[in-house]
Order: sequence, then C-alpha cells, then structure tokens
Amino acid sequence: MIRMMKAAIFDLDGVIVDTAKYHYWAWKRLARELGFEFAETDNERLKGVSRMRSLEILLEVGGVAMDEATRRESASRKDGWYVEYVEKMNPSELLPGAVEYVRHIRSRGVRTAIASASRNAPLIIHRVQIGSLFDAVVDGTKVSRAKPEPDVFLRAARELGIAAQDCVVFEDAEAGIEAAIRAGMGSVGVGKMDYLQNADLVIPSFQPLLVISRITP
Ligand code: B16
Ligand code: MG
Repeated sequence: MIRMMKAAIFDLDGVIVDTAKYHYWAWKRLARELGFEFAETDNERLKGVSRMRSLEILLEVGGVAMDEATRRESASRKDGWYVEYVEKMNPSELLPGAVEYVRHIRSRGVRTAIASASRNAPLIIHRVQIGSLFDAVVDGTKVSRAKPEPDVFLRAARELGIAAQDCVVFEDAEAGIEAAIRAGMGSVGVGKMDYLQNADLVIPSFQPLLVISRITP
C-alpha cells in the first residue's frame, strides 16, 4: 500500500537513543540480588515491553516466584538504578542519523511524535535535548495498554491531528511493529530483519534514509 507520510511517530529506546543497555544493567543487578544471572540474550525479550511485563519475563527466566507487593517494590528499585544512568545521559548518546532525519522530514512539513512505553521518556528527551523536534510525546504514563496494543500510536496520531493511515511508525521492537500494524499505520523497522520482518521496510539505521533524502528532490 502506498501512503503519504503526513506524520512520523518514533519509538524512543532503540530508535532515537540506546537506553536498552541501561535497562539491562539495572535488571541484571536485580537478578543478582534475587540469586540468578540474567544474560544479555534474554534482554532482547524486554525491548519495547512495559516495566511490569519486563519484571515478569525476568522472574520467568530466573524461575523465581514473587507476590504482587514485592513485584512493585522490586520494579521500583530497578527503576531507581535505571534513572541513575539516565540522569547522566547527554546528546552524544543519540543514535547516528536519527536527529538529522527528524530535522529533514520536519523541514518538509511532516509532523513528528515520540511514542514510547517508557514512563521515563520525558526525562530521557530532556537529557538528550530533543524536545523541540517533536510536536507530541506519548509515554508509558499516558496509556494503560502497552505495545503490541496500538494505543500509544493511536494516541500520538490523535495528539498530532493526523489520520492513522497517514502515519508511519519507526520501531526497533517486534511488539512495536505489531502495534503499528494493529493501529493501521505504515511501519519501518530499525534494526535487524530477524525480529522486524513484519514491517513494511527494515533499515539497519537512519543512514540509508538520509542518503535517499539527499538524492531525491
Ligand atoms: P520504563 P521504548 C521501552 O522503551 C523499553 O524498550 C523497554 O525495555 C522498557 O521496559 C519500557 O520502555 C518501559 O520503560 O521502565 O522506563 O517505564 O522502546 O518503548 O521507547
Ligand atoms: Mg524501542
């Protein structure tokens, strides 16, 4: 289906910045305290999913049972460690080509938004100084149903005032591509084909799009 991109909706972690490593370090620390090791390969399963769902996956990996109150306390302890890393972030941690691409499409009149599962998205955006590049920011505090449900992208489209079919989502996680499809939007997977094969287009980074934007009128 050929569509006009009137709005571009960007996931944050894995698309604009790489905070996955900070999530990993903090979850790994929690796992150690609970008496097991959490491998980087298992961390792939946490990308794009909510904080509480991430904890569920972690506990599944470690074979640990935990009551609801302890789950809440553990998730918030992990978040404290994660936020310590995020507070030290700066613009050098922006992923290559992302900001240039956002600037380019904005100069062509495309509206832009961030749609992230993270409740820390506003802090990250502030630390890497990209707030002025987006017309709307929808984070994990604004929607109750996480990706792969389409809510976060539909809310972003509503805030931008653009119909879903005219939006294109940029995502690094399988759950995010699924959410974009369910929202009736176009999708660009940023990363490896293995996880993103359902996207309309998969790119390893923003660099190829920047090259195309330089050679097309
Ligand atoms: P928080 P995204 C997601 O960000 C991360 O990819 C995922 O690993 C994390 O569990 C989720 O945010 C929630 O983050 O604990 O900060 O609320 O990719 O949707 O930008
Ligand atoms: Mg992501």
